[in-house]
Amino acid sequence: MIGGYSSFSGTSMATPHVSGVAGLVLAANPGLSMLQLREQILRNGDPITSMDGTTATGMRLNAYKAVTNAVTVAPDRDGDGDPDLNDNCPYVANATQADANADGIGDACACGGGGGCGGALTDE
Ligand SMILES: [Ca+2]
Ligand SMILES: [Ca+2]
Ligand SMILES: [Ca+2]
Repeated sequence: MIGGYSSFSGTSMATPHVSGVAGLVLAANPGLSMLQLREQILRNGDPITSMDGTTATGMRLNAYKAVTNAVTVAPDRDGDGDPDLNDNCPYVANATQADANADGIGDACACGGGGGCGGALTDE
């Protein structure tokens, strides 16, 4: 094939495109967890009726939508479901946000008084 286009389909053709979009989405919002990244890509596709049942989502990958919508997602670097802004321990997954001494630093990353030294933040 010289100077033309060919059409290929299938998982082996889709994978490099999805990986490429994943890279673009992460560049737009580096704080996204793997789960958020996956959701961004899966949620921002274009629904295509003929793809119903043939792909996981019935959608066609849409790089533009995935990237532009990614910047509005609150980063959650440890992927525990609490966005960094509300996370009292943003680098350690601690979905409960337990904070025994109520100083705003979660037990999961507190070095003093219970809990390990899991993150850059120190307690007390
Ligand atoms: Ca978090
Ligand atoms: Ca956390
Ligand atoms: Ca604490």
